[in-house]
Amino acid sequence: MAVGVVSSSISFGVKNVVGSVPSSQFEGLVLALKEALGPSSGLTSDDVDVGFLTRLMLEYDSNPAEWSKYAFGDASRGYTRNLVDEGNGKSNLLVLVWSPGKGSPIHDHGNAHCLMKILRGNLTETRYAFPEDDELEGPMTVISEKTYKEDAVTYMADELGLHRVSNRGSDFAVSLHLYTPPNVAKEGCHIFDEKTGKSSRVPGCHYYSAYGRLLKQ
Ligand code: CSS
Ligand code: FE2
Repeated sequence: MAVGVVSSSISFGVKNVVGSVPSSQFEGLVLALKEALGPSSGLTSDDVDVGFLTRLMLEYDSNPAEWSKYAFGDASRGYTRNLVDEGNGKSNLLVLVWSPGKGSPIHDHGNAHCLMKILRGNLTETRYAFPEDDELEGPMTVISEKTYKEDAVTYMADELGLHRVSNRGSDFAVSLHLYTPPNVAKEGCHIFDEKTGKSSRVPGCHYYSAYGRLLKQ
């Protein structure tokens, strides 16, 4: 089920530097993020200008008519991961659709930059300290909790700890996530038990749809 309004085909994008004409402001943002990350050689996250990527994401005003073709919701899951773009192999750009009252496990980000922009609804991010000693089991320490509204952008990385993202609202929420480099897509991530701090490796990450098409589940 796609949430939000069905995508329109109205073209009002401006011509971007590489000459392709984006069909909407959202597609313009996708191209701008890809361009900012550069060509396909030299995959590294060291030279990524997080400030610039954040500004690009902030400048976009969420319009469901533009992104709803990627937003497949599934109330039987905590959230769905919908692939939008792979940014010349340097990133993973996903639309995540969060079921009401549900959320993600506590997880790390595979040594990658993670930028999240809210496209619809509110999302609550709870940050946890990285468990210090794998031998000592105990409840994980909450560092911060913040709720983000539509069009807000936030940054996460392993240096800042671990987090869980939850939709405490009563309707689907939608967010846009940029991961660069695409380490989690390639190697998976770790999830953590809030009560014990124990981690387990999640080998792959699953897409619910790719490029606006539902994938076989
Ligand atoms: N990292 C999670 C979403 S919260 S950033 C994921 O990609 O599934
Ligand atoms: Fe995350």
